[in-house]
Amino acid sequence: MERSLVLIKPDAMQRGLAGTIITRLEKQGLKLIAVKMLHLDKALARRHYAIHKDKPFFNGLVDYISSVPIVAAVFEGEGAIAVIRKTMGATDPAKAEAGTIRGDFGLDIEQNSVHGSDSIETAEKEIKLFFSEDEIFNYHQ
Ligand code: IDP
Ligand code: MG
Repeated sequence: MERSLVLIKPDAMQRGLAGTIITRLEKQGLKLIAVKMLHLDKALARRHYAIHKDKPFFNGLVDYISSVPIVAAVFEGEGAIAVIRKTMGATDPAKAEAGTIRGDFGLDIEQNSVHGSDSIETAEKEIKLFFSEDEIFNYHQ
């Protein structure tokens, strides 16, 4: 079954939106199979966003994502990656449709409330960065 890493980003944590965002993903029929709260250090932030290391916004993004404790989760389901990307909305909240997480809650193109993996390969790598195998669960609903 397909899996995706989800991060509830600092802007959402600071506004008490973690539960709301998890609920929106659960309502899509996705199953929560791992969850933890952690304060990213700069090294993990840099590894998670390594693909953007040459972008002008990289240092700001690393500072932002490591600014306050966040919630990391793994969701599982058929087509989970695409379902989550659609539920999140466009990267820039100004361009995200109403009813999407970023459209409803995102503050700007950096502080856009939520992260979701963008491919199966990325998801596998990202999940390994945040979770060990024994922190990921398998159960029947
Ligand atoms: P995604 O999160 O929708 O996959 P990416 O292009 O992979 O978007 O960018 C990763 C994250 O970097 C975004 O979610 C956002 O927090 C931040 N970001 C993207 N573009 C910009 C920008 O132009 N300025 C500042 N931050 C950005
Ligand atoms: Mg991305």
